[in-house]
Amino acid sequence: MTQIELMQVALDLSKDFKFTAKPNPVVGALVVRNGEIIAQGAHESWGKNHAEINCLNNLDKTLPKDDLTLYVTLEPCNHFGKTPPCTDAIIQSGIKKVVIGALDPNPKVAGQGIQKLIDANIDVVHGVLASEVADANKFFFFRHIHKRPFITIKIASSSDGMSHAEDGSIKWITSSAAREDVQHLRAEHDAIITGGNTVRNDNPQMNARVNYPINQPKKILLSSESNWDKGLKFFGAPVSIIDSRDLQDVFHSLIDEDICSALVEAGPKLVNAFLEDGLCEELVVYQSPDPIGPKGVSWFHDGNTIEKFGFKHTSSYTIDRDKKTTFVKC
Ligand code: AOF
Ligand code: ZN
Repeated sequence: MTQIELMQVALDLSKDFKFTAKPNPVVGALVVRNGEIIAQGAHESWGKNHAEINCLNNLDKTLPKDDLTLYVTLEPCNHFGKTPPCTDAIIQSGIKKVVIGALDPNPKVAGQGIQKLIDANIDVVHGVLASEVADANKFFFFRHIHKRPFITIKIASSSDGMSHAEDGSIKWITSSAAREDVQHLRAEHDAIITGGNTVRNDNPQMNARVNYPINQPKKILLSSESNWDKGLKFFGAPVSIIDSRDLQDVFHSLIDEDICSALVEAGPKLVNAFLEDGLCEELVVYQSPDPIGPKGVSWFHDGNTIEKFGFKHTSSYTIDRDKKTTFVKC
């Protein structure tokens, strides 16, 4: 197998753990001898062994080291996080050649992992399928490059662009199949951000109810109120309440929280604040075929549209009676 084919195997291996590795990146590793894979491993779970360690643990230690190459999709770490540095384990293994996919954008690692290997006389190649590795870790790269989480906004809209009825007379806008789809969107993100009105009026749980293992998103409530009724479903799991209207401030207070991505599920006020501040990268709209009419509250005002906020439509398909459309920042 070629270098690219081998890196593709490591990348495919990593992707199986998308929901349990987050907010860490997905990483896969292989040990190769004469073009043949003889050990493999992945970063399976946040806080647990990194990919290189799982891979080296699967390697027959009696083999001569000279003709072994380690493939790893992300630059090996060189810091003490929840686990010790992978660079030390690689050096101790005696392997003399390492092929890396992408450099780690985490400032605790960036470039230092490679340097440590080079200093130990290991032959290092990097940049093999680097952009594919970055794509597989879109949220992780975004957070470290932009120093803020990747924000996705989800809205459910009536056919006439309304968020809800002013008198609270309509409970659900979209079908249960569309609401089921939202569970997967929640599962992909590291946090869910909402506002006080949504928690008070809708009494949502805001967790990801899916039938596969995931690290549940953290719950973040943007509100100036502090004495919440803890009997509301939202408080069934720990919640961070942030009292600030300045979204940059909010991000600042989240920077140490290990949150690479957040899904905003909120009402028009908070959603418009994110859009006006240019702090949303992706917007997912679930649109019902039914109108709400004059008793409705509009998602957008003053003739504003998603396109006017600088988004372009990328895909749409129907789920039961509703249409799901994804927009990304131009
Ligand atoms: C690797 N191999 O498989 C992964 C890496 O808190 P820790 O110890 O789990 O470290 C997390 C950081 O390590 C993470 O932010 C990223 O920079 C790097 N992830 N590195 O060598 C792996 N998952
Ligand atoms: Zn590591």
